[in-house]
Amino acid sequence: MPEMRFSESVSARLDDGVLVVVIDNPPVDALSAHVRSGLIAALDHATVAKEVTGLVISGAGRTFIGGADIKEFGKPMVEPTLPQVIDRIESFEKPIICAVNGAALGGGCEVTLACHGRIAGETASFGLPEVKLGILPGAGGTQRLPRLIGPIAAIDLIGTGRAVKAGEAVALGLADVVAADPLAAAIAAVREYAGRPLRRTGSIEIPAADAAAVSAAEAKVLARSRGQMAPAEAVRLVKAASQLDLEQGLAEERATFLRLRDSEESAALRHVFFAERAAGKVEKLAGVSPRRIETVGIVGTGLMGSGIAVSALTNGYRVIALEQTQEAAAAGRGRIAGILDKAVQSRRLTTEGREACLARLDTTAEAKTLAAADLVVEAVFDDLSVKTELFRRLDGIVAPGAILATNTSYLDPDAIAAATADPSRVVGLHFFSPANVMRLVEVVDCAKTAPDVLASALAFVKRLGKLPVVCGVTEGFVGNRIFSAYRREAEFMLEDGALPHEIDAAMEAYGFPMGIFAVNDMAGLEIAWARRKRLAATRDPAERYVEIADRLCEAGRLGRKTGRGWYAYPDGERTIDPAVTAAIEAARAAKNIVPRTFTAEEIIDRLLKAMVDEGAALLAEGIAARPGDIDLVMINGYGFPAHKGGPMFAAEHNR
Ligand code: T1G
Repeated sequence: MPEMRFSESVSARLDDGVLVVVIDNPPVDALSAHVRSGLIAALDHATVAKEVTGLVISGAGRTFIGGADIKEFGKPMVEPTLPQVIDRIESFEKPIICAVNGAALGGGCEVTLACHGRIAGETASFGLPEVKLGILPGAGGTQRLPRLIGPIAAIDLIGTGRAVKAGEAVALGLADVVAADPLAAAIAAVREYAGRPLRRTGSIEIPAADAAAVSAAEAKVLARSRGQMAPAEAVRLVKAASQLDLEQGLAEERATFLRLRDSEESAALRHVFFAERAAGKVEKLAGVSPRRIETVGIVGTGLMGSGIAVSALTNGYRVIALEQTQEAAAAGRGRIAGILDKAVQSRRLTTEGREACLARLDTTAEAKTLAAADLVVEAVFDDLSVKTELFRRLDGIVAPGAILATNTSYLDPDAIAAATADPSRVVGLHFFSPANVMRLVEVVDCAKTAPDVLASALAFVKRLGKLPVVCGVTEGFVGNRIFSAYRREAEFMLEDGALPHEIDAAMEAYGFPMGIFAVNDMAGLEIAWARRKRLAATRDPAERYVEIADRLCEAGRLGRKTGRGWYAYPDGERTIDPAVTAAIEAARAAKNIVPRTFTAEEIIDRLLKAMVDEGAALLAEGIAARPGDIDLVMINGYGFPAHKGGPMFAAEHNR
């Protein structure tokens, strides 16, 4: 049967009466205008063609449908709109079954909800990730999903934007069945439908749900969303679905969707989406192939090393972890196993997965075992002589093509590379702690790093499921340099009249999970103190320097682990400590500063300006390639609220 073509991206073939429609719109089969018009044309054809008994909709490539075309946002709407297409599918007179061959996200998931049956392939996933873009499902998702899976599960999925795999989708009632060959199963399902009434999701009565359970699901979503509008609106609409008829619910959803689509929050989150896709692309690496990495050596199995090991193991690498003694190696193995156990408990890993990880792990005190590694990541104590000595030794052990990576956060990786005979194989991989959880990795392109070494480091980080951001060599790289800059600004404000809890409250209201002083207390004040002492000799005496943190450290207030820092922690609760207030007042008096009050807005403006000025300097120095890279570092490493787009974006948009 010849192929029928309905638009540049939608074609079909007739399989014994079943019109099998395929959407082929690379890279992710997004619902661009020609996909929507193609689907309508296919339905028009199926309406008049007597030989067509029903339809199957599927996607070409790895995705089913990746959602609305994000590149069309902010442009005038082109008909047919997605709600029009979806309404036509649901009310169609002949059966339509979707063969979900891959990710069905956003509008793609909404297409599946409107079909009369849903067959999931083994690699299918379903999700309504719109809140991650600052919007909500705009083509019926908030109204149809609760009809199919109940309001509680719908609040969870739509409110968090989390996607579910085929098995969970079937358990929830979001898919009918998992099939090895979803296309064949969908064609068979259309034939089975012959003569039977169609299941239209919009006509299903929403299953009743326990009010307390609904409130609990709602509270969970709201607690995560920290001042973001979209999740709250999404929950409101899912709840409204139980009260309104379909038509009213859809109208309310569409109005809210259009309002959110034009919001600052959505603009910011779209910026983050595209910044993430751009981050992995480095111009000078076009055409450069990464080296093959299968076995990863890790030196040091402390908090950082064991986190990196877990991340590598759970993503399929073989790991050789080196410690100084047999006892330390055994303890390291215990730490790694402990993290894997927790992953099993929280169902992020199966028991078999854990066993497979441990089977790929070798812990040793014999440095020469690292000869088998394609990449060695060092995660030892951040001291230059320790690291240079280690790199000198590693250089003599590993194979000539193997890559050496340092996880230093403040030292000069070029100095570490200089200890090797071949510095072109050295790169920086600055992980954030805990490394098995935090997505961000600063990939440091050192003075002599070879292009294929940099490309390999990027590929490695991506395979870990993490977000690589490339930067050049500077003290503290991108993140810690900006962090130092705004910490300095926060301390200036202390001297000028603000108190730690006022600054933290302003940051938390802005959307940071924790203010800077609370963060310092959690991380411990001693590392920054040691660094200030190291820099004291070379500090310009004319430069403004705030001594309050030094006074706290001298008094043994090193943060939470000592029970006190910028705050006191009786019973573990963060509380204002009059002793800290007194220390701040004494520092002001010593400099004859008359304190004044700060509004929350002024606090944020000053912190933002400090971040943006430092960011601009990093761009000017060529340390960071793009403002978006800086935004990603601050969002993923330092708690900057994603829905504000990162400091560079926020400043440009006057927030
Ligand atoms: N629109 C346009 N381009 C998209 C896109 C989309 N929806 N999704 C991805 N791309 C581009 C991306 O920019 C990149 O381009 C390339 O595809 C590969 O992406 C009405 C309003 C589908 C799981 O939020 O989660 O539907 O950089 O590197 O790792 O209710 O992309 O190569 O030029 O991420 O294989 C909801 C977002 C839209 C899905 C594939 N949909 N995408 O992951 O590839 S809103 C989403 C993803 C909506 C309706 C509403 C992932 C993916 P370039 P990639 P991947």
